[in-house]
Amino acid sequence: MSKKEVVLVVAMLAGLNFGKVMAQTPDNTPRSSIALEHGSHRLGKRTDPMMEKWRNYGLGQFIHWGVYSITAGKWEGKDYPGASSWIRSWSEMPAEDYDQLYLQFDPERFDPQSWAKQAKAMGAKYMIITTKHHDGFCLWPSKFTEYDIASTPYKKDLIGPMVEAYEAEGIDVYLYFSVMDWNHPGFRTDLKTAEDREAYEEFKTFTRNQILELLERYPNTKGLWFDGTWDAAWKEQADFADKLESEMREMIPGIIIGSRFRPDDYGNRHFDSNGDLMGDYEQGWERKLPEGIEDVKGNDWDCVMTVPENQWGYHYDWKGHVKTSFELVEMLVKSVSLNGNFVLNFGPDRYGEFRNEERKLFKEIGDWMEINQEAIYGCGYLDWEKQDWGYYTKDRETGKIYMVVFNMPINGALRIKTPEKVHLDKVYELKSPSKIFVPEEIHKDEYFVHYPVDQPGKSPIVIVIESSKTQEEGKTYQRAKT
Ligand code: LM5
Repeated sequence: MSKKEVVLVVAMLAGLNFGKVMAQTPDNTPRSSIALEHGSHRLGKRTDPMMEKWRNYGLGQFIHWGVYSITAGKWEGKDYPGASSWIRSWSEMPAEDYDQLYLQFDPERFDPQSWAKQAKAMGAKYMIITTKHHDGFCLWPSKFTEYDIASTPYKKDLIGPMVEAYEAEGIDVYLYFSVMDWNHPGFRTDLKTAEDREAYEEFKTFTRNQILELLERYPNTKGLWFDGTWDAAWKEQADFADKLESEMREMIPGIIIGSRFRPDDYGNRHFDSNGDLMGDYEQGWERKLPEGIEDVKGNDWDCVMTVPENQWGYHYDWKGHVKTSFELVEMLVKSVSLNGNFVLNFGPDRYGEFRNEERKLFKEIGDWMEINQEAIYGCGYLDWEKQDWGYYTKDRETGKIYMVVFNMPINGALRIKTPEKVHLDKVYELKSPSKIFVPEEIHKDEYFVHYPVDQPGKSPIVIVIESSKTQEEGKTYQRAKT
């Protein structure tokens, strides 16, 4: 390249950067970015105690409950093909009929203490409850609408007793809130006319009032899980949503709000126009999991998962594949191994009871957690080469490594490939620590742990590795011999 060409290229690059400002990335390498008033307000993870606690939950419980548990996926004998909580949007069901269902809502068998005990027995460290779903029905008595629990035959608040009961079991409570509200007259998906804009202003005021009302009523709320923020109308509300999020953060210091709440100046959601995460964690993993660590881009995240394919609220008949506890535990472990939380959804029926399939899962997941919880709580990613037998997790505090084995090889030989200069000090089964394994070194940094296949453990089994880093390779060899 001639000098002239070099000058030209440099000038072109400078030109490309025109109008951009320099920002700092978490690792302090400079990067260019476009100026945003309502973009990400923080680069990198939050490191305060409330967020540390969130990061270490591992397992959460989601509950979808509302008047859709009455229709339960069926209207006048016809099955609605979608998620039961979306039935109001179905052409076969008149919205006027749906909007009368609350007059029958009387969950007389609602027992928040037993709900909380079940969640605790499963091993959930936090729970997220639908205070208001897309239909607009409020499970708390709201000052700002009549379409709430106070107007039902049941009358009493449902959220307060849940917060109290779960807190009493040591489970943190998070509030789900759908911004999209099919019941509010001012709600719009698009703002096409001046009339739309006027109506939407009313809706924004109402939304703000309700969110602040919730935080005022339930000051122990640890965070908010927003939903229904995908419409064009909301995507124009960067300024309003940013201010409202600040208000929430002022009301409850340390409150945790995911990436689904506010759009940026250009209407981008989750990640702003520079690709930086907005909010405290990525809230985009709904009914799907990241494949590998690259997919989570160094951010905190949660995965919310249904037991059947796509049912959140109660449905009278789960169709299609219903996940087993084995599959769900695998999803939980995979989430933790990729630095995320796994939140499993439950949909109680109109009376406030959990279906048998769900009760079975509380028990089966709980039984597994009772023995193996150490591999979940406080654990995250380990950068060792992934093996086909399952997933590694690593305790962020103790540094202990867990091999969670979902595919036990027929000969019981579990391969481990360590980074250089890592020594396997002690390897044993979590449920019986006296069962010590002596890894067979088959190549440099490559081992087999031989699991006794004639004494099968109840799968998925967990093997603990206590390891240390050695200074020189010679030392590794020396220590391996002893
Ligand atoms: C699906 C996949 C990624 C983002 C959003 C969606 C659509 N989500 C929903 O309709 C609502 N979210 C669930 C937690 C549930 O409340 C469902 O109604």
